[in-house]
Amino acid sequence: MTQTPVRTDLYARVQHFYAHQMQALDAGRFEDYAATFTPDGTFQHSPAAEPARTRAGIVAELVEFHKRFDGDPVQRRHWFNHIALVPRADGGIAATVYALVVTVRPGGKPEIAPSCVVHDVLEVGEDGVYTRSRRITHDQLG
Ligand code: SDN
Repeated sequence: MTQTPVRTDLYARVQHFYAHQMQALDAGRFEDYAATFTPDGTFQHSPAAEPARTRAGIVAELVEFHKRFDGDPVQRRHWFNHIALVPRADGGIAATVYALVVTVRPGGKPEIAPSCVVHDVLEVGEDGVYTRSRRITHDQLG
């Protein structure tokens, strides 16, 4: 098993980054979410779809995807856990993360759907952490 040590301050920075990034998404702040990607960042949230490219492309993709929730008082929350970091030869950091999307409507019970794995490449520098690429696989698709 690959277990390259990573510094605790790096690990904490990545956790902090993910908390802000995913709270932006769940609050519907798509511009803020897209701004957590590098300017040329890529984002593929469903296996069949082509990746969205650039921050503007990511915003457009999220606006389009969320049209299915128009008029639906749903709250979705993306919970990240088991953040596994592996430094890459190109200076990036590969992050493999479990993600559960919890869905709830007023008065209803929370449901978990879908259960995903996030495959990120992060860029970590003086000015912050950014997602260079994100690909999400869905457990129900095998
Ligand atoms: O940004 C993510 C996402 C995400 O954006 C997702 C979207 O719909 C828009 C980070 C980590 C995980 C995810 C997971 C999803 C799920 C996806 C499709 C769906 O909800 O059916």
